Amino acid sequence: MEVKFAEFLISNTDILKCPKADKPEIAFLGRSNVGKSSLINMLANKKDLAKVSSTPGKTQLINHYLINKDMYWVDLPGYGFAKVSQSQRSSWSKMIWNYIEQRENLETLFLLIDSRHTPQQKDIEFINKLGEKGVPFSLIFTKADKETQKEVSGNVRLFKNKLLTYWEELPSLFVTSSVKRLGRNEVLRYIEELKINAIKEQKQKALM
Ligand SMILES: Nc1nc2c(ncn2[C@@H]2O[C@H](COP(=O)(O)OP(=O)(O)OP(=O)(O)O)[C@@H](O)[C@H]2O)c(=O)[nH]1
Ligand SMILES: [Mg+2]
Repeated sequence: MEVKFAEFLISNTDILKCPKADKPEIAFLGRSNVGKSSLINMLANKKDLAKVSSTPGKTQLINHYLINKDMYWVDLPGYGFAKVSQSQRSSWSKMIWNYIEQRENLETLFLLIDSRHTPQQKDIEFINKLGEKGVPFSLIFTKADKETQKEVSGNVRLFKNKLLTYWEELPSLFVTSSVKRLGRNEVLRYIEELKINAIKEQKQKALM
């Protein structure tokens, strides 16, 4: 898949105000500063589509983007950012979980993990909650340019092993760098497959 059209649509805190759920949707989620907005820009090939900042906590709302006019991509606020107040954190968390559990056209979540670190408890907890609720997700390891390939693959292996202590199967998994544009083709190919399957399912439902 190549992204030929990418446009910001709307930001809000309320799932009822999101665009009509009439197209397949994917969402990008993960700890603050992990590189969600940067990844969206890299995939969409548009530098300033999503707002990026070196200060964690930049994205604070549910942001919808229309991609190739036939799907939505969503940039979400990060979790696990210590510097915001407890009440702010809990309202983000409520907003994110409402979105995840209620958005009917959400095909999959891309959960971003910083490839520089060994497995972080916050990420594992979040994944376990997704698994318990049966939410489909894939993992994207980010910032692979910041460490050697050996260190990155070591952290990925540790992460997989940690997940296998809880789950029998591993989700799809990608390694990316928004700076080096690494992993772009693989992630876009996967998104294209998701979209094709979602559209097929929609057509089948319409026939029933
Ligand atoms: N070296 C490197 N830096 C990156 C990469 N991706 C993001 N960054 C940097 O990491 C910082 C955070 O990036 P964002 O894309 O804003 O992260 P985010 O996950 O959207 O953060 P919040 O919106 O605050 O939750 C910025 O300074 C980016 O330039 C990457 O692949 N490589
Ligand atoms: Mg962001």
